[in-house]
Amino acid sequence: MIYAMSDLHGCYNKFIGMLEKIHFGEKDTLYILGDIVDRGADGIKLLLNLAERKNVICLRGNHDNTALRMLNYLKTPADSPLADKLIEIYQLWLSDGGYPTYKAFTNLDEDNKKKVLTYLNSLPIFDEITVAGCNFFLSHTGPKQEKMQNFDSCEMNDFLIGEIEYEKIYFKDKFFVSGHTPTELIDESCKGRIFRKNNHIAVDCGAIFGNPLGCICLNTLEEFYYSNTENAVT
Ligand SMILES: [Mn+2]
Repeated sequence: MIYAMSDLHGCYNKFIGMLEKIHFGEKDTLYILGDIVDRGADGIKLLLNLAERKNVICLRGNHDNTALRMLNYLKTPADSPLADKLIEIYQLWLSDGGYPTYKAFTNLDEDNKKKVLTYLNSLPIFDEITVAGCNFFLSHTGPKQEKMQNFDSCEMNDFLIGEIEYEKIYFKDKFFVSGHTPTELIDESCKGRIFRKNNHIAVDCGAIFGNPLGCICLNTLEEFYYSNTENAVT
C-alpha cells in the first residue's frame, strides 16, 4: 500500500504510533509531504530515523528548507558578507519553531550533523505517482491555480510557501495531495481531519497543535488518525 502524511513537525511518537496503526511494512511506501522539523522537540531525531528508511519518501517543506539553510549558516564565518544577510532570517527561524531543531542539531556529533544536512539537501520538491489507476500530484503546498496551469513558470517557493486555492480544481484527472495548511484553516468543519474536495487531498491535520496525525492510503483513500496528547504546543 502507498500512504501519505505531512507536517510531522517533530512529533516522533505520533509518527511511530501511526506506522504501527497502519501496520506499515517493507512492501509499503510512505510519502511525507514536508515540514518534518521545527516546532516540536524531535525533528532531528525524526530526520535521522527517516534517512534510514528505504520505503519512505520525504518531500521538502518550507521549515525543512529553512532549517537546511540555517544549519548550514552555522558554518558560515561571522565575517562573511553572507552572514549579515542571513542573520535576520536566522532570528526569524529561531522564533518560528526553529529553536528545538537548532538545539538538537548542535548536540549531534559530526557524523550525524552531516547525515542530517545531506538528507535535508536531498529532499525533492514534488512527485507524481499513479496508484491503482489513479494519478496523484504530491507537494508540501502549491501556487495559485492559474500559475499551476503554467507549470514551467513555477518556482521552488511556490511549492514551499504558496497558497493553494482549495476551492478550485487544479487537475481534472488527478488528485493534488498537499500539507502545510492545517485543514481546520481550509474548512473549520474539517478540524483534525483530512480535507477532500475539488480533487484536493489536504493531509495536515495539525498534529503539532494537539490534533491527531492524519494519514491516507492512496490505494483505497482510507483515512487513519493517530492521537495522543504529547508534543502539543499552543
Ligand atoms: Mn509548511
